[in-house]
Formats: sequence, C-alpha cells, structure tokens
Amino acid sequence: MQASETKPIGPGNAQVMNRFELTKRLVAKLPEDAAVIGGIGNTNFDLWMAGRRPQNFYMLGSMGLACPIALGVALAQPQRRVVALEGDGSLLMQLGTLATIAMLKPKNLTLIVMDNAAYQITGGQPTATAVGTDLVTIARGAGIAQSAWAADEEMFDELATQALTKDGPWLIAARIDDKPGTGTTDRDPVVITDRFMRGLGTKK
Ligand SMILES: Cc1ncc(C[n+]2csc(CCOP(=O)(O)OP(=O)(O)O)c2C)c(N)n1
Repeated sequence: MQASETKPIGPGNAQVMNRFELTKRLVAKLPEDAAVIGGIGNTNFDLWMAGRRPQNFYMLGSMGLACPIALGVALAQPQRRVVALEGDGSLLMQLGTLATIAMLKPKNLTLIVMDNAAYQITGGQPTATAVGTDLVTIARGAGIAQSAWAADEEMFDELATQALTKDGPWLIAARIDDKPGTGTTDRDPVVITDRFMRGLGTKK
C-alpha cells in the first residue's frame, strides 16, 4: 500500500477520528450494490444512521461475526464488493477469521476496524489495544498483506477508495474516539435478514 510505505502509521501516531464521520465517508463511496455488514452495537448504529440500504446487514447480539459473515457473502457473490465494519473488541474475539480470510483471499472483501481501545457499549472496559496490541500488525501476520492504519480522514478516504476498486482482501484500521453510536438499528433479526437477502437478490 503506497501511503503506508512512504509514511509508516501505527496506532501510536494515527489521528483519533470519529466512527460516524468515517462511516459516512465510507457509505458515500460505496458502489450501489456493495454489501456492508455492521458489527454488534456502535458500528451497526452508525451504519444505520449513515443511510439505510437493503444491502446492509446489521449483526445483533454476538460479537466478532461481522467479518465472518462478510467473508461468506464475499465468497458467495464474488462480483459484489463486501465490507465488514467491526469494533476492536469484537475483532479480538474472532482473530482466527483473519487467518481464514488470508487463506481464502476474497478479492472483493474489505474489513474496517473501528478501534476505540474499549468495549465501549458495555461500559468502556479497556481492550488489549489499549495496552499495545496492534490489529494491523496482527492482520499482516495472519497474511492479509494489504492492511493499514488510516493516519487521518484523508488517508481513510484513499484507503477506502483503493479497497473498493482494487483486488483485496483489505483491512483498514482507524483509531476512533469514545463517542457513542448515533442511533439504534431495528432489532428484529427476521426483518434484518429478510431485507438483506432481498437486497442481495437471494430472495424474491
Ligand atoms: C460473545 C459476546 N460476548 C460479550 C458480549 C457483550 N458485549 C456486547 S457488545 C460488547 C463490546 C463490543 O466492543 P467493540 O466491538 O470494541 O465495540 P464498541 O462497543 O467499542 O463500539 C460486549 C462485551 C456479547 N454480546 N457477545
């Protein structure tokens, strides 16, 4: 990745950004048919508030499933761009997914990690990233070579553009502040699943 080659960015020098602002930037760039899988809680809430689309799936209840669900969608529909939005706590709970994604190499898959160094929605307990765990280093070690920290909003935009137009898999990590999600999703799993299946054309 060009930007990270010229200017090494890590969690220590990346700007602290805002999840809703970044989510809006991402949504503005999405190809119309791109699928987006929001993780439990705040990533979902900000995705919901950034614009409801039938191609969005909002995971409820279980941590760590945005990336594996996105992987499944990416493999099932290789012509479609697929993005997972996940919190750091949730990704830490499901690190094995990174190795599976590296192994299967779906070209159409992008993971975006919103790292606030906390399990924010359950009270702000610190995650391992608060004391030095670097999720981009882990992702690269797992084999996802195109993994990078966004230094700032401009770099987030550049990385998202690359990820949505060039072969993946990609992982983009962003340090974010402790602002809560900006809304709440519908909480009916049947409705969410039904709408998503229609959005992906798998149900008429
Ligand atoms: C398997 C599992 N363990 C614990 C919980 C309780 N829980 C729900 S959300 C959450 C924190 C999520 O943290 P993170 O993914 O970092 O997102 P943030 O809240 O910081 O936006 C926890 C511990 C859960 N829902 N599922």
